[in-house]
Amino acid sequence: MFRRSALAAGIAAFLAGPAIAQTQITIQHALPANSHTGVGPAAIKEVFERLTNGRYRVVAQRNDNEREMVESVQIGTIDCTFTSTGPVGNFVPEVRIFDVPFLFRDTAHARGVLDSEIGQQVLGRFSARGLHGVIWTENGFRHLTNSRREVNLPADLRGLKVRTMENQVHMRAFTVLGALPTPMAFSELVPALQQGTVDGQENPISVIVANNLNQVQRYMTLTNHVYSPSVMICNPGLMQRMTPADREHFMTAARAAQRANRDRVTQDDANGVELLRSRGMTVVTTVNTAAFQEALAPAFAEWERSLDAALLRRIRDWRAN
Ligand code: TF8
Repeated sequence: MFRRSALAAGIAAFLAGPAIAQTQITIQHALPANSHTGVGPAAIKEVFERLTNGRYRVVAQRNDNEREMVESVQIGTIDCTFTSTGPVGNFVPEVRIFDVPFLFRDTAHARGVLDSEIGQQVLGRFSARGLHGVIWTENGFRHLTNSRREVNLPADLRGLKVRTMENQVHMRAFTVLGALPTPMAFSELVPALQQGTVDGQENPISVIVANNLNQVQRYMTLTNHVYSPSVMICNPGLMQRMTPADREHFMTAARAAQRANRDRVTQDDANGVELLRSRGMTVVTTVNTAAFQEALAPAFAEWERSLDAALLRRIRDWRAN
């Protein structure tokens, strides 16, 4: 009996032809698969595996420490990551310009700039740091939440311990606003909120909803204080090892990932406020933006000096043609 089944298996393998040599690509992202960050790698998997007829196998893994993911891509222990630009400025300083508060008028302005020659110019700076910036994706406009009180004006922030990303621009902004910025990796955020180590945090609606931050945050203010890009970053060797045709397939998949991610943020932004209110949050939707911009005036002057002032002007002046 054994000999016959082994013979049958051998004949079946011969008839199936040579096994396809399959290359695995590992992509790490934060948040659950069913989130604005998870839909990107899922799109890469669906499109790239299909276009290469299974010659590549994409494996998506969750990791909530974005700085760690960028380091892993840099040394090559993983192939790619989708990460917000928050920690990326520590690797590619030019990216910090996108973290300046109130830089973008709205989502259309942000997406237009990132997809223009300005966005390509900044993506081009990744290679000097041993990274390949593949395509801009989106985290979204950031809003403030806290467990202590309603925040309507900058003065309401005074003394609040606010978790920020490990990002010099954001830390400076919250200091000037009178808060006490506490930088930490995203993976440490929920425990810090649960233990009261910090009173508040700031993130896009997609992140607040995906992590049920309503369970540890009572108040939200739609400050829209920063548009937070995300970015797909790969190890430079990955696409260098691909044939030109597969590189084109990979970029087709990356564009599909960008669409899926942006569509999900648009959907989360449309539904998020009512959803969070239904989960018990008090949401301040009418915000005196000018008051926050005025309070940040000293920091704006500093960023004009420390960042690329001409690029800041190009970004602010950008209009869809
Ligand atoms: C942060 C970031 C993260 C996002 C999320 C993981 O505050 O905004 O929440 O990158 O997609 O650390």
